[in-house]
Amino acid sequence: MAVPAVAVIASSNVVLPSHPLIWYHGRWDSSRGTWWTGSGLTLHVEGLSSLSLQLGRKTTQPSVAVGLSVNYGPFTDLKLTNGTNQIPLNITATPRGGLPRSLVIRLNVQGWQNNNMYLEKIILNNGAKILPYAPSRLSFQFIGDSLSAGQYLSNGVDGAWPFLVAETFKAEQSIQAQPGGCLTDQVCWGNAHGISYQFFRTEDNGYYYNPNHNYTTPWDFHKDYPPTHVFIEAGANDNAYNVSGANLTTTYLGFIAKLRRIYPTQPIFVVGAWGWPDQDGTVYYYYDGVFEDVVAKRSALGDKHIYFIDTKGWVGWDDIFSDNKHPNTPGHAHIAEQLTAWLQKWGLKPQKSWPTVVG
Ligand SMILES: *[C@@H]1O[C@H](CO)[C@@H](O)[C@H](O)[C@H]1NC(C)=O
Ligand SMILES: *[C@@H]1O[C@H](CO)[C@@H](O)[C@H](O)[C@H]1NC(C)=O
Ligand SMILES: *[C@@H]1O[C@H](CO)[C@@H](O)[C@H](O)[C@H]1NC(C)=O
Ligand SMILES: *[C@@H]1O[C@H](CO)[C@@H](O)[C@H](O)[C@H]1NC(C)=O
Ligand SMILES: CC(=O)N[C@H]1CO[C@H](CO)[C@@H](O)[C@@H]1O
Repeated sequence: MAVPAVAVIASSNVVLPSHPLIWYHGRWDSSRGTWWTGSGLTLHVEGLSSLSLQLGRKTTQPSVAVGLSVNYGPFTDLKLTNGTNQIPLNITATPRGGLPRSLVIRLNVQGWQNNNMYLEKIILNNGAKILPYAPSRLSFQFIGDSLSAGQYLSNGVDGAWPFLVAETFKAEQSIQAQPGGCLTDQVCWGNAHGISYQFFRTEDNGYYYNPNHNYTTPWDFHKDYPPTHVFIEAGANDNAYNVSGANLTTTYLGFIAKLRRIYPTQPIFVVGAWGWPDQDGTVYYYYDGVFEDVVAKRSALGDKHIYFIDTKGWVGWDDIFSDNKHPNTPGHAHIAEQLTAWLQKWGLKPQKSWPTVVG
């Protein structure tokens, strides 16, 4: 007898956002709303045939861009709205026939701005049951600007190098990437604060333009699944705002000193500038020498877990959008490949498999 690919929903069961087995990641506020691109949740569900999310009134209007991956497959783009959204799972029968025993569903906001998804309810088919999710042993924390956020990509952060590298290593990720943000705590391109301030907050700088939540609150780092590796990419906007190299160095060292109180021994990687390539083959490298100097100064202070990643030559004219010089889709993939190779040479191996067994 043929087994239908998707079972008929007899009745449903409602899971509230406080359910202890929802695996949240990224930055959520106390009303269960996301900030910072890449924030989201992972569910491991037994007997799943239907999934809906009910989102609150403060969800980004007219919709919030969300990436969806089922069983660690590629991410697809969804636009979710306030109210109830049926999530297209496309569940297919297993090779042995029948529905998969359990599924891992990953959902994350992916826009470069306007990333408020307020979770009110998760609605599963009757009989479906949330199981514990075992996270990866690797967990990457990225801190950056538009070059890390995937600004101008149709799938935003889900197409950007931090996310791609995390996927390659089968690592959990948290990405605090603020387009237009200087590292220096000053107004840059409409951002009320610099990354060296906002990183420690729950909200990204979008709070300033959000009439529903026009304030910012401290982030409780105990809520994070602790990172095993920390990456910082910053400086492009400070350079545009004429912050001197000496000043950026001071700010960078102060920022790393603050990070060390949270991440005492994790490797911290300072990602150098791949610069702004030109059509004639030349590349403008902002803060040339400054990033390696920051790392040298930290090392001199006794920091044994600080590394400079030289990205010069990683990005050429074909890797960027010609009008705004941000990496394009193949450009982000190209950066991710080179960073992966760099990390492997450094000694980090991708996990062989994700620990939560599905199927
Ligand atoms: C969604 O939000 C809009 C604007 O606030 C509101 O008019 C509409 O009723 C909401 N829809 C649902 C289903 O909550
Ligand atoms: C589900 O299938 C539709 C149609 O083939 C496709 O557009 C969509 O990307 C699929 N979604 C997922 C999550 O694979
Ligand atoms: C948010 O608050 C600031 C003052 O702190 C004000 O300048 C700004 O206009 C407010 N924005 C919104 C959207 O309410
Ligand atoms: C930075 O300096 C350049 C060259 O002096 C100037 O044209 C530009 O307006 C300055 N930018 C800012 C934001 O001050
Ligand atoms: C270390 C350094 O260069 N600090 C300078 C940063 O910029 C301010 C002016 O905005 C100077 O007063 C500091 O001396």
